Amino acid sequence: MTLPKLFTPLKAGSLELSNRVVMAPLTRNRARPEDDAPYDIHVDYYAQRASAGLIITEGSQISPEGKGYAWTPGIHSEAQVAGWKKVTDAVHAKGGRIVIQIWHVGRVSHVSLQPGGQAPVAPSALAAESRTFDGNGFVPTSEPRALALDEIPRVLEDYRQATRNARAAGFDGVEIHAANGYLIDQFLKDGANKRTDAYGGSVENRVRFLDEVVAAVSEAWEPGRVGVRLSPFSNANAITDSDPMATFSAAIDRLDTYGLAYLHLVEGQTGGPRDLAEGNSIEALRARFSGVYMANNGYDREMAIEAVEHGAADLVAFGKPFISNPDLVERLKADAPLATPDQETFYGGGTKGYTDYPTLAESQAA
Ligand code: 8OZ
Repeated sequence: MTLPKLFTPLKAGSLELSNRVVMAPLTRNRARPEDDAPYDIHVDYYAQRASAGLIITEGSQISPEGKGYAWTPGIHSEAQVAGWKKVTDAVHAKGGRIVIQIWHVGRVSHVSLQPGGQAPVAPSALAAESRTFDGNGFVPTSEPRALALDEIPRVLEDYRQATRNARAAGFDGVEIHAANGYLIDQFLKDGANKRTDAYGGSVENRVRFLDEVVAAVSEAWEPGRVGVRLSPFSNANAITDSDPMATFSAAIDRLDTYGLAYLHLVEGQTGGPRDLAEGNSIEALRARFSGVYMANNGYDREMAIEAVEHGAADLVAFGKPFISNPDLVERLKADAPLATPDQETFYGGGTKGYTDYPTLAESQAA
């Protein structure tokens, strides 16, 4: 039997990947509480998963203001860069490739997580009506304040600096988190963006912030090392858009001008159903992008092999299966059974449910 294309190499922009199985970005809330830096458990966790064609790290805040949950890592301080450097060295030593997902949560935050207990920032002063984790439990997201027009260059500079930091930390590239109801998605979708300046109103204006973030990041690093994740039809964090096909057609047309490493779409509801409302189409959006396409959301072995074999996707990102199967690529290749992840240990804690999932060979030896 010939090897399915899913297990064959691919060049994504400047990234040379050994196979097309990607570890999706997964928030695990295990950063060092005192400085939001990754530490030794992160080194083990990511190194264990180095056989992925590409690892995308958990979302990592570009600035203290960009933080929305307790114990998520950052990429804005020296300690964080030093912690991530150990992670990238360990992944590279095992022949893996790793990009960092750079993240600003916008309004999906709580005053207790913000510098000086300030209100979180957003395109408009509209609460997310979502929840976040403050270190003790789940709390309603706080009412944000609208970013002033003259503050936007400072936020763009935070993205630029986070990208420089990612280079210094030895990453192969960055993924811009523009999905799931966080800051960039808040600018894109008209349920969250009520601005009346150049960043709100028309589709063209709502796409402007995403476009400027991509331009800023591409100044700090070659665009062939930059990926972008969008979730056009997802209502994650209670976000809505009145016409996602129009919004995301325009967004993807802009993204297609940069020569990016890849476009990554969450197909359907984040971590939920893949069904789309009448008139919405992932295929139609994907067709607007001429570069590498990474598909995500609820893929199993058969769906992934099929999607790559027939060109519906170039790369497939797996989330939860990578939590409980560090050797996911080997298991998929062998059509071996997959271990089920324990939801109780998804967020927070230490090595339990993090670095203690055995490989198939280890579990058979035990
Ligand atoms: C789960 C829990 C907290 C954050 C996302 C970064 O949805 C997240 C996230 C997921 O993109």
